[in-house]
Amino acid sequence: FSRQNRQESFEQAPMYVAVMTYLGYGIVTLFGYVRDFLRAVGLEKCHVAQERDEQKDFVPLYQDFENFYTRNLYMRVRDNWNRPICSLPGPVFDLMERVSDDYNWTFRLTGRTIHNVINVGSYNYLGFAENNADFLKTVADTTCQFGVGVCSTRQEMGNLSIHEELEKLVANFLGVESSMTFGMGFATNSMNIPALVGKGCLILSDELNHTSLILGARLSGATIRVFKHNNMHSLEKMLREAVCSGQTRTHRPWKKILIIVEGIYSMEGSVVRLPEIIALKKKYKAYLYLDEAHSIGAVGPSGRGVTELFDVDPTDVDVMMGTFTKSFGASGGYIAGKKELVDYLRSHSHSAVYASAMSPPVTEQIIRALKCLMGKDGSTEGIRRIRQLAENSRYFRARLKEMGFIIYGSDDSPVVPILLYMPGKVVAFAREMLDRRIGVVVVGFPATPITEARARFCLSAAHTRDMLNQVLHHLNEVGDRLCLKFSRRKYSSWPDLCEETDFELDS
Ligand SMILES: Cc1ncc(COP(=O)(O)O)c(C=O)c1O
Ligand SMILES: *[C@@H]1O[C@H](CO)[C@@H](O)[C@H](O)[C@H]1NC(C)=O
Ligand SMILES: CC(=O)N[C@H]1CO[C@H](CO)[C@@H](O)[C@@H]1O
Ligand SMILES: CC(=O)N[C@H]1CO[C@H](CO)[C@@H](O)[C@@H]1O
Repeated sequence: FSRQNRQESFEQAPMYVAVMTYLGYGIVTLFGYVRDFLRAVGLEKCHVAQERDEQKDFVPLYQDFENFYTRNLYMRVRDNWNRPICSLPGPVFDLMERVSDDYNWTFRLTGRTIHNVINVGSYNYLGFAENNADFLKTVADTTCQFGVGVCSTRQEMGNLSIHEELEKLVANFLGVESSMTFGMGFATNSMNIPALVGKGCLILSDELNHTSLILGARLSGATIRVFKHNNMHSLEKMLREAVCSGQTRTHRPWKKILIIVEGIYSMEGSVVRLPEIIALKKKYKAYLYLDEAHSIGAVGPSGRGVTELFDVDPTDVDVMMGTFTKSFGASGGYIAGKKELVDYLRSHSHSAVYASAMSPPVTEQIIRALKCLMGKDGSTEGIRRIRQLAENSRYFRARLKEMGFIIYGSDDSPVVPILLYMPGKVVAFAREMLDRRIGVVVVGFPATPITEARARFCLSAAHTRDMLNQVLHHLNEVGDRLCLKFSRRKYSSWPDLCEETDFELDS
């Protein structure tokens, strides 16, 4: 049972932090109103798209209130997002320097490059985003043999032997009967959910669902109810309600009930409480859709995702979904499960029937990564990477806790959010870290609740201990300088960190 109750922390911010955060947003919002007023009377130049003069009395097409945030808050600090890179997104990368002459409304590249920035922002969990010619030999060969595009759907003429090979490998890796792959991860969710549920069905979705799941759910036409993040009481209450009272007006029973969850949540770093969800879904006879975009390859003793992490039977999950964009350093997604499910989707899913088949080099890259993870390439490199990632995650998280940062999520998760809260600190943090040649991702509203802006670190098996120590050293200094160490918990000493033996025990 202890395995099911992994440590997952969501420490609350001290009161003064919450107050200061609201105050900060309050002040910039006030300034925003003043500047919108100045723009309206023509004292300040307005850079955003505007309605033409002859349409002035129309309902505004561009300048509505929803833009307020972008126009007045985001634009001022926009230099911290969408930074262009000009190298492989490996453990270190190169950034293109840019400057703004008009207060960040537009940017100009200076032509200079900022070299050797440590990359703690890419989803390169297993380090497969690599450009070593020896590693990519099979990918190059495949490209020479099949070309880059297939110019047709799988149903028509785009069905290659390597597609078949990949689907067999994926099913084998996950321990299920069958699988099918798609050229785009986002479309795997948004196009397959409508093929599975429709009107008269009920979707129960975690509140922190990804946009692709939200779009899929909306397109399906099913009724959507949202339960609290990873909260089993909330889920059970809704399931019971749904089974007892049926559809909203007619009270007929729901045709299907589909629970949609993610393996690892990309903004919180939390791991789904899978065993409990499976118990609930069995009790109430609902179906389970599990999106493993961030967990496949990244957790579990042999990288098989959350089912392996919790040691549950993969066949208990009705629809296993995942993407190849993260751990595999490629692109695309898969759906896996029972043969009937996959065969049904092959002929009913829009992304199977109408979308072009996966590009051959991408297919080969995934095959290469999967073979490496499964040891089919005759080396132990795959398992070494999986262990390295687990070790890096534990080490990094433990050190951050010890320094006094508030971090979210499970100890196993390679996604590590550090809470920054105040808008000013978010910006100062990102700029200061880049000055120290560390590329971080900071996220705020609307991707997070307005009071919980954060920096989100993604660890990789390609990070060496030396790189992590460098990042930690700078984090420590920046944390002190910007007063970011909000945690009131005491971690006296980090318990004997994941040296080999500890890791073995835990797996
Ligand atoms: C949970 C989840 N599902 C699906 C996707 C979409 O995958 P892709 O980026 O491969 O289109 C993402 C991507 O960020 C994701 O985080
Ligand atoms: C692709 O080809 C294989 C044989 O190589 C066949 O078994 C499979 O059904 C085909 N798939 C599709 C979607 O046509
Ligand atoms: C309002 C404004 O100019 N904000 C920032 C735009 O970006 C530069 C860095 O490129 C900052 O220094 C500015 O403060
Ligand atoms: C389809 C779905 O689950 N949508 C919900 C996802 O989460 C957001 C934010 O909590 C809700 O507003 C959506 O309704």
